Amino acid sequence: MAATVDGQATGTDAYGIVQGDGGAVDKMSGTSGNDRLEGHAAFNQYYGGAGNDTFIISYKFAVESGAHQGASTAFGDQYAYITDFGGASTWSATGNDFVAFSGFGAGATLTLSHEGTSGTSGAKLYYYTITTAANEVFNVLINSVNGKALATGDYAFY
Ligand SMILES: [Ca+2]
Repeated sequence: MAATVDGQATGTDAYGIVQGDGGAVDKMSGTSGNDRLEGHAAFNQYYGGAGNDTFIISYKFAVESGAHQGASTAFGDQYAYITDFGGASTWSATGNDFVAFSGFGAGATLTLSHEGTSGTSGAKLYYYTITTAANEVFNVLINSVNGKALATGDYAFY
């Protein structure tokens, strides 16, 4: 099974990344292996599947696409939704996922704003806000399949 973007089979670029195609929505789905997925749209939905997946959330596309800015837990106000984050707050040999926040700049922070009930057994929804040094705020929703919040080692800003 190939990775897909908006339902269409998609290969990787020269860096091994499955790139979204932009617009209003990118819905990306990885393979059973290790995937790197990068959304380009105003709303980006990530499904990594099995493997150790990296979800790349890009400041550049948030700004270019006019993604919602300002803290909110409304689904329609999210910039990114990771539907199956694996291995939060712990290390797992299989399904150890990672979030790469790209281009948000020095001083950007990730803050947990709200916890919600997941539709997946054992999982939990976590609502985060990314705040840049210039006080731009973007919302990210993460469905953590082991029920735990993200911890150091689960994400980094670049
Ligand atoms: Ca995968």
